[in-house]
Amino acid sequence: MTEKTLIIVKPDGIQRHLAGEIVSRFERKGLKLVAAKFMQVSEKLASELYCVHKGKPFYDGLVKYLSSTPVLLTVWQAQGVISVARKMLGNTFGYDAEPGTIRGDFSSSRGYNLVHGSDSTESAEREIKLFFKSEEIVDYELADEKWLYGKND
Ligand code: IDP
Ligand code: MG
Repeated sequence: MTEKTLIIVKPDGIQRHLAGEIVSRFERKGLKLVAAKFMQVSEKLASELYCVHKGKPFYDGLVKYLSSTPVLLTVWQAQGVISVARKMLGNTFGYDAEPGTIRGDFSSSRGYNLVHGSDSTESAEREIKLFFKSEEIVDYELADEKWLYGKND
C-alpha cells in the first residue's frame, strides 16, 4: 500500500499566485493527486491541524494565518510520498530553506512559508481525515504509471 500525504497551499501561497507552481512541482515529480479542495479553513479546524503546537509562542498567530484567507488542500499518493514531499517543501523557515525547494525558492519569511506537508504516517492519516471524507479520496490508475515508477526494481 503506497502512502498518502496532505499538502496545503497556505493563504500566502494563494495570495501570491503560487498555487499552480506548487501543484505543478508535485505533478512533475510523478506523485499522484488523489484529492483536492479549495476553501477557507475555520479557526477551529486550523487549531486542530496544528494542535501539536498548542502553547508555543507562535501558535495563535499560526491559527490566524492559516484561517485568514482560502487555502488549497491536496492529497498526494506515492511510495514514500511523505518524506519526498517534505524534502520538496524544504526547511520550515523560508530564509533557511535550500534553493530548489518550494520554501527555498519562494519564501524569505519565518512563519509565512507557503505550504504545509504532513510529517509522518500518523499525522498524514489524522490530517487527511480532518479535511476529507473517505469518498472524496479518489482511487484510480494513471495511464503512465509504468513509466513513472518503472517495473524493473
Ligand atoms: P513545518 O511546517 O515545517 O512542519 P512546524 O514546526 O510543524 O513546521 O510548524 C508549523 C508551522 O508553524 C510552520 O510551517 C510555520 O508556518 C509556523 N511556525 C513554526 N515555527 C514558527 C516560528 O518560530 N515563528 C512563526 N511561525 C512558526
Ligand atoms: Mg509540522
